[in-house]
Amino acid sequence: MSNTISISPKAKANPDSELKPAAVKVLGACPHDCPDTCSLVTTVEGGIATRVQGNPDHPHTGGVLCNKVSRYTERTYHPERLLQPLKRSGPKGSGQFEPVSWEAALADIAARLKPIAARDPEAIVPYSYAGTMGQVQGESMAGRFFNRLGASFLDRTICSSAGGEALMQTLGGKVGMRVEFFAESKLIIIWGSNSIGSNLHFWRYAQQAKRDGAKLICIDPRKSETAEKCHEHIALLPGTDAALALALMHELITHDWLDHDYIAQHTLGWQDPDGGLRERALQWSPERAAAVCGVPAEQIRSLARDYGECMLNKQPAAIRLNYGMQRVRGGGNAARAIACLPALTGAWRHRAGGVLLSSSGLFPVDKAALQRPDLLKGRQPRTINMSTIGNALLEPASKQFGPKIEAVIVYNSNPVAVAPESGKVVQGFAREDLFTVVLEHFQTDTADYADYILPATTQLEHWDVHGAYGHTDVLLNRPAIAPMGEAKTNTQIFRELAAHMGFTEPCFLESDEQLCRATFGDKVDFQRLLDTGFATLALPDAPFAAGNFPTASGRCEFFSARLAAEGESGLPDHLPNHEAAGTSAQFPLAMISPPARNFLNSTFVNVKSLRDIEAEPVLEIHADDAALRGITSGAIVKVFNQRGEYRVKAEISARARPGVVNGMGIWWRKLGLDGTNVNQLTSQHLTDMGRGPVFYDCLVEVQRETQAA
Ligand SMILES: Nc1nc2c(c(=O)[nH]1)N[C@H]1C(S)=C(S)[C@@H](COP(=O)(O)OP(=O)(O)OC[C@H]3O[C@@H](n4cnc5c(=O)[nH]c(N)nc54)[C@H](O)[C@@H]3O)O[C@H]1N2
Ligand SMILES: Nc1nc2c(c(=O)[nH]1)N[C@H]1C(S)=C(S)[C@@H](COP(=O)(O)OP(=O)(O)OC[C@H]3O[C@@H](n4cnc5c(=O)[nH]c(N)nc54)[C@H](O)[C@@H]3O)O[C@H]1N2
Ligand SMILES: [Mo]
Repeated sequence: MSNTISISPKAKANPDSELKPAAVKVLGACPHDCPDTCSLVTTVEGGIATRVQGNPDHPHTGGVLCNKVSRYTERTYHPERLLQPLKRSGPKGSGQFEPVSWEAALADIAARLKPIAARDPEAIVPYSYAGTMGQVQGESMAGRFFNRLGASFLDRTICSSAGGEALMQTLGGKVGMRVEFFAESKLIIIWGSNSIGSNLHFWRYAQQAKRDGAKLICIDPRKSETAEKCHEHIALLPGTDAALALALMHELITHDWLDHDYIAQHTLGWQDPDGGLRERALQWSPERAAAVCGVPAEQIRSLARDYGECMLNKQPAAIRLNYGMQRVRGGGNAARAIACLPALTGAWRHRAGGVLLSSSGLFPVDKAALQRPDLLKGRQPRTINMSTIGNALLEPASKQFGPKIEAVIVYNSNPVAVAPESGKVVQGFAREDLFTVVLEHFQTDTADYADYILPATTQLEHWDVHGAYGHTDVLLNRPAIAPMGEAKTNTQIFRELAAHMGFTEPCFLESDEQLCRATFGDKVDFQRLLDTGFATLALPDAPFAAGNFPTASGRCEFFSARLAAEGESGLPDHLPNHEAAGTSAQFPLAMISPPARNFLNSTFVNVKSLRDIEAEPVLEIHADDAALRGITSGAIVKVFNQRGEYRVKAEISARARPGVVNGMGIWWRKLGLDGTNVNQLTSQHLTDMGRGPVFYDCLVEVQRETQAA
């Protein structure tokens, strides 16, 4: 394969050379799936990007980047970057490919898709997520293509849909505190998040608050990098957050740490004739919750006291909720229970009080302008849930399911590594009768199963525009360098594929810059984006100080009529995990699989300098659980359950609590120890709301394979 690049950035941009070209700085946006969405400054010398730095002029970025993205040039100029289209030359999944021309690849792909579309376009499925969070390289031209085709819809649930639906049913949308005001909070509860690893620029605000005397409390089964830097750590069992939140309410009620006026005016469902949230919470004494959560009752009382005293002293208490806690069966209910807390104490009255899970609902993205649902011409294709892609690929045609899936087009995602129950996912992608096209930067685990791999541009090579889910700024990304090799933008690939399919609508001719402008229309000053790279949304400081929640009732809905109509109780409750700790003698350990700090989902695993830091796949295990199994630190262990097994290096670690092991993710399967990763063990069960995956609701057993070297 001739896809190594011939230009070494160092050789071309020799700092000592008299011919040194003038350096140009280009403003961009970090494309990665992370709440921080940083503003980037790329230094370009002679057409080569030599450095990527955080923009010092962008307040949230503050000139600081995470370790991963500061290596962006290493990823862009990686010797294994895909630089030309590839066609499968060996058996499915063998990873053997030969280069082909774009023309040949696109003509053949269209020739394969046309007869399927003629029989039933729903047999074609897009599979994409947030490899780039860009609105343009995400679902714009791709959305148009699949709408025009009439392909199956994809339910994009793999990350945040349980928590997102919970917010929707409680606050009325993915809305909350503005992140910068955490700097003024007096109590910050970091709930289900390893901020230092996954939300570094929030952590900077939390540090500012800490210096000003704020107390920081972390709620997480794992003693993460963040937990160890907080004043307190509550290491509850996975999937027990709703029980903890209800016990907090119990304490707020019994001590009367309540803002009765706020509750009366701005909430729904506190005291109802047939039972409200108050009555439900009173069933959750700290002792009852302590038994469920596996933490001391005193710790729950103390947390409630801290939260309640903030209210008494009129000090702002803030909750940084994050998606870690909703990857379990009851994740939606738990997020709902937590989202109710600031309304009970009236924390919303202060701009530094309240809760923030996601700010993405605040961005006025014109999805219809980007994806053009009118191209569906009234069709309503079926929906495939990306979190159960393993089952979907193996499902035969039926009246209920619809046609068997015959073709999958993957972009911005690596499902073979990241989707749950990989055994099934691999079996699905390995189907000889499945036609698979993968748009990628690298030959990932998923690309190994492709019939065609199409080389895509990276963020340094294309235009895009970004909202965020952890702050409230819009960012523009300008291309810093020309596309590498024969790589094309996602948009261009779908434009050309549309032409090969015979789609003649003028919307397939729009340029990326036009798409950038259409994303927010006149809601955002595009000239400002061009000038400075970012623009802050005009929003109130304390959005719910006087209620005005974007719910149907305008109130914070403890009781959700919509959930009640769907057969739920309508009030948040604790739902035990599908696979709750202590319920199986065969698989006695609960496993969570949070991200390793130097990877971003499965992105960056192939960047050597970052992989070298993580070294190899690790399972953190508590000393007691290790001793029971004769496991020593550094030993290779087999982790297994009814769905499969994988091998990792055991690390006896205070980061793991008794009864819970941490299988750090998400390794590329082929770069792991035995060609699998942690998702070999996770299940395709779904969350209570939002049809999301339950990565952290998984029982396993661990067995020693070798002694430590
Ligand atoms: N470095 C890095 N940054 C990332 C990512 C990455 O892979 N690497 N991923 C990005 C993505 S896609 C997302 S969605 C965000 C996610 O951002 P967060 O939701 O903040 O996710 P994590 O940092 O993964 O934190 C999850 C934490 O939840 C804990 N946890 C697991 N189960 C439970 C539980 O039942 N209850 C509670 N309370 N805690 C639990 C885990 O131990 C872990 O520390 O981060 C983004 N940022
Ligand atoms: N066990 C376990 N599994 C998990 C999680 C966990 O915590 N534990 N986390 C889950 C979460 S929160 C998420 S969000 C998902 C994430 O899953 P994915 O969204 O699949 O994320 P990545 O693994 O980062 O893969 C993104 C891919 O997109 C490619 N890409 C990036 N930019 C572009 C582009 O412009 N064009 C094209 N064509 N490709 C591009 C990258 O090279 C990369 O291979 O994983 C989930 N899986
Ligand atoms: Mo995610």
